[in-house]
Amino acid sequence: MANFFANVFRRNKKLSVDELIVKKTIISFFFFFVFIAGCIWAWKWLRKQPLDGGIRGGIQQPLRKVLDKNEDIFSRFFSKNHLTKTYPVSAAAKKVRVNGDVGMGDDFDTETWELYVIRKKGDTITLKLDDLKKLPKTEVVFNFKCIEGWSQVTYWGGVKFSDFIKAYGLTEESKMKYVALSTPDEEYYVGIDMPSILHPQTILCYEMNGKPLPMNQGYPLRLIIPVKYGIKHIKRIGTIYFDNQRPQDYWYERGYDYYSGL
Ligand SMILES: Nc1nc2c(c(=O)[nH]1)N[C@H]1C(S)=C(S)[C@@H](COP(=O)(O)O)O[C@H]1N2
Ligand SMILES: [Mo]
Repeated sequence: MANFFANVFRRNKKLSVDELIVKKTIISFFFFFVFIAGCIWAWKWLRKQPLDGGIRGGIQQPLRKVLDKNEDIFSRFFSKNHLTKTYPVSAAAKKVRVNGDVGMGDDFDTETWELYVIRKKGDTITLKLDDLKKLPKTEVVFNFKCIEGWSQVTYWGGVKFSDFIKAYGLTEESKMKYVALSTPDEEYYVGIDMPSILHPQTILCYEMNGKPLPMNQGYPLRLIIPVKYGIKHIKRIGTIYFDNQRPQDYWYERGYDYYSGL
């Protein structure tokens, strides 16, 4: 038997068809095992790599590098002239899915809610919902996409973030790289790159299906940012500030892509 196997690998030997099959099979198995061993080694290596930080340790640095590369590629293609596909109001869901309730505790007082906009210099603008309602209203009907794999055509109304910037003279702030938004209790927080938040379809949203936002959909104010996945559409905004450093981001800290662009 051993002789037979040795025979098929003898040099300059003319092989019969059967012997050729045996030879090719042996070679295939050899490379198959090398491949599997390589995969196991790569997996073990990856597990041993240092984490990238974040409150639960984050993800392995090589994985983070892949996400950062994705972000780099996606942001190059980003353009404010490229609009997300919109739909007629009639196509919007009447029963809108609710997902995620971090920072949406019951102890929230809608009566005393105010929006804090922290300016660069350290002074804060305090706004009521009526202040925002006075600004021009923008509506958008688009396919809302969650990273969990579902999507739904939904209908929102509010003030375009770029209009809000203009109305409150936040031009200097809008030259910074990021905007940070968080819930009043600071349990949920997102960081958004400036080009995406200034995109013409991004709104500070106070209406859904033509009515005030329902409580679990983020009353009184949420972000609707069609160029991003659902994780960035923060509900119940309490504070907004501007920064050149990447602000902390709830799902980024849990291993997701910071940019989360569509
Ligand atoms: N405050 C807060 N905002 C949030 C979340 C959350 O857990 N807390 N979840 C996000 C996620 S993952 C999604 S998909 C959308 C869902 O919005 P909806 O409940 O209006 O469908 O809200 C986003 N905004
Ligand atoms: Mo989501």
